[in-house]
Amino acid sequence: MSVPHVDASTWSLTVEGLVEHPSRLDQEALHALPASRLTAFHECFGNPTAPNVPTRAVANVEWLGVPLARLLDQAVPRPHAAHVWFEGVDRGSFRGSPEHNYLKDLPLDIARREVLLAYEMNDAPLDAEHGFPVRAVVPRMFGTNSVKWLGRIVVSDSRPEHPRPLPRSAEPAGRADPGSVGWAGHGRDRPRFTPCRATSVRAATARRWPRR
Ligand SMILES: Nc1nc2c(c(=O)[nH]1)N[C@H]1C(S)=C(S)[C@@H](COP(=O)(O)O)O[C@H]1N2
Ligand SMILES: [Mo]
Repeated sequence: MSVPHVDASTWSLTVEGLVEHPSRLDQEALHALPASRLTAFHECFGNPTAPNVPTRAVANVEWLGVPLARLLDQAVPRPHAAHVWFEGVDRGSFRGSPEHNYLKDLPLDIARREVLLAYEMNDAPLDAEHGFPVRAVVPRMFGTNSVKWLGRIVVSDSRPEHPRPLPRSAEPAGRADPGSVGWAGHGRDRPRFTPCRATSVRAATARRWPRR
């Protein structure tokens, strides 16, 4: 998948699914909402299909944007709502799956508590590479959850069915997806895959130095 260049004049973000009040916001409407700042590390977990290739990278980033909680409060999730899906406008296919949009999900309570819909990064407008016009930022979790180029937020009673073929050891019932969250315990010594969202920083550049 490559960097989509989103036209801000036609772009919108929808909040839909199991909510009393679905909505569609354009960039102006989003920027008109009260914004919050958040500083958090941002770390790529690496590639789940090549877990032994050290592609990890980490940075500390200051974000500005609208807390997802604000949009959820306006939308009013229905009582059986339990998950939030974040869909990017970028599309592609993975290991021969049909083409689909980049899609990640979080439990509703975590999404409400943690997610910032960020449109500024380090005091500058978010650029195309990092998710213009808006991305989800999920602190304390692998970078993969921080969906860039957001187009849809879907409140649901379930996790998405994912079109990707899965490794047998991954998760039962054709549900979930090795790319959707980090996978802890992968590698030769621990062959069982466990989906895992929260991370502690592992990249050497983020460690306290000298180490105590
Ligand atoms: N829509 C979309 N969001 C995405 C991705 C993507 O391919 N498409 N990649 C994810 C991954 S794996 C990481 S590590 C981070 C990288 O964010 P950065 O480009 O700002 O460093 O974005 C995440 N969000
Ligand atoms: Mo990543």
